[in-house]
Amino acid sequence: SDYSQDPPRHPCLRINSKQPFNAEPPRSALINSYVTPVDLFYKRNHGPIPIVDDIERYSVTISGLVEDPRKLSMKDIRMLPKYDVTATLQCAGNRRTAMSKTRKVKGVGWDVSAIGNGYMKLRKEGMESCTAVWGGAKLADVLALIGIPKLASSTKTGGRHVEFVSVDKCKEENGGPYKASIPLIQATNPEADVLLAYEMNGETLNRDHGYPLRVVVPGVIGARSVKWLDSINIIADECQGFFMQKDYKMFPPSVDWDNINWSTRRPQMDFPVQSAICSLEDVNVVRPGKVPVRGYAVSGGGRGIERVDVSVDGGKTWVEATRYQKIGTPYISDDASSDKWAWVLFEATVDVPNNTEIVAKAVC
Ligand code: MTE
Ligand code: MO
Repeated sequence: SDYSQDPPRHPCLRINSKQPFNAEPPRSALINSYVTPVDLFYKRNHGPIPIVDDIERYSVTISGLVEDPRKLSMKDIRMLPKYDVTATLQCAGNRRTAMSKTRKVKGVGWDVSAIGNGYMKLRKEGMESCTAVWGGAKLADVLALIGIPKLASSTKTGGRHVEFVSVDKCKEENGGPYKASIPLIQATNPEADVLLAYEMNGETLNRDHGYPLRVVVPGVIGARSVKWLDSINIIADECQGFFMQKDYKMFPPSVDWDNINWSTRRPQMDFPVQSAICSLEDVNVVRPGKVPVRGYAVSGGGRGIERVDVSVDGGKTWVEATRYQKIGTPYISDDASSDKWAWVLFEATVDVPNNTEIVAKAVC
């Protein structure tokens, strides 16, 4: 099958689906490092991993509502200033498995690791979230090459959104490519740090994560960070693809699969604030007494984390957690803006009584 060419993966990953390959690290692995190692980073795919092996011939086509459509080679993209952005990527499906305890949800199940510093995820329950240092060109610089100025909210030809189309094919698009879009104003804002990334944690991006080039939209659900980029279209209205219009939207409890009206909601973009305890599994039982509680907290849109609190009495009283970069090392940031897209790892030692639940809460 098409999946026979998929790359080898780390044996510690917990597989939620084999074909397409969807897997997350054990939650304890997440809090061992501020930047998630590439092989432990969650993998979220909708089809087989495409093979792009002729890098000399690889190019990204930029067209649509532009005056000067162009094809850019990897060389053209590498000529632009390179930026390293530490960002947590998180799937909108992160923690979907736990959500199903409240109400049955559709989609691949995830614990709390569909997140990585570098990457993020969020809607169903799982842990599709991890942090990485993404290296690449700023999309704002790439668009300037074809004559779209910085901080433009529309082009002269009526473009207001930037669509990313990939090389991979998926069944949700009836065998067509995976795609998504973001507003032009975000794409052309250098401060939004949207990257066309060719490096992850200082190494060439690997096949699972989008080789040779992927989009990274910091602070936004992972679904918009299109991997294996093939083309960029400047369009008038947001992308009409499946993952923009028929998935990754938020509905109130009154809406069910039989009365859903997708067009009443906007596609999910920034992810909300949240925290997860990773030093214990949900089912773990601890002996009463002093217990160190560790985890991650993250917020979308570059809002950062103001505080993380932990409670052992159902939320009546709270202990403020400290943040760390490595276990045992306090977190010191000399430039608050440099890590505004990344998660915070927290730790609090609490005095656990008999018969209680430990909960964490992040404030942004
Ligand atoms: N891009 C393409 N081309 N195909 C995909 O299936 N999945 C998206 C996004 N980009 C996807 C994609 C989703 S839902 C997420 S959460 C992230 O990629 C996952 O990125 P990762 O596998 O590098 O962690
Ligand atoms: Mo996702």
